Amino acid sequence: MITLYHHAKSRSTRFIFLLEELEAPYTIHSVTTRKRDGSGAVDPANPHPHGKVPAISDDGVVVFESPAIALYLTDKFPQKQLGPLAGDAQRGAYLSWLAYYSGVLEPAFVSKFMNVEVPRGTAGWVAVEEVMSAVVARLSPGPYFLGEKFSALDVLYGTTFAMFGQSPMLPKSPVVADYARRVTARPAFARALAKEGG
Ligand SMILES: N[C@@H](CCC(=O)N[C@@H](CS)C(=O)NCC(=O)O)C(=O)O
Repeated sequence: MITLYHHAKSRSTRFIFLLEELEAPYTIHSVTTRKRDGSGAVDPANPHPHGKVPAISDDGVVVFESPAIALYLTDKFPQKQLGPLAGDAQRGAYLSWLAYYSGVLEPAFVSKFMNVEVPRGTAGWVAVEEVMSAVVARLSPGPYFLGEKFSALDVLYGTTFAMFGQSPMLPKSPVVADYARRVTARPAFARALAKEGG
């Protein structure tokens, strides 16, 4: 049985979304986390090394960091076809955009929100304008990150754009706005919101 370590209105909500899409058996273990204002505390039950969410435990096998959890779950439930498996021609794109999510996109967003210039050549990521133009190019054929097939990439990227897409700090794109709407219109997303608590 999979246990999702979760905190309401956080990055772990989208894993309720993914688990719902996968129709996987799971339980939600709500944990406390540290907040920006200094309140909150790491929950000793949470296996993430920094007490962050999400993390999962699958009969004692711990997985943390969103792209790793997405990959673990889509590999574990291959019948749902929410992530191309090894040997599939789309596997390379799947792994690349999973890694890009936390290695490039999130740091680019944070750099922008903190008004930090991204040093060309030394940082492992690029400015948010470059990220969004790569994302728009990827999404333009539509409807999803891997083309016709919805995947766990869309759970990560679609929910992120639904949350931050309207920020004045980010370049606007109707392609991204439509994509975010398409992803969050899925019934599994509504079920996740109903289950996330808080
Ligand atoms: N790189 C992690 C980020 C996880 C993360 O920062 N989660 C936030 C909630 S959205 C958190 O747990 N914050 C509490 C803390 O930083 O101690 C991932 O993508 O899974």
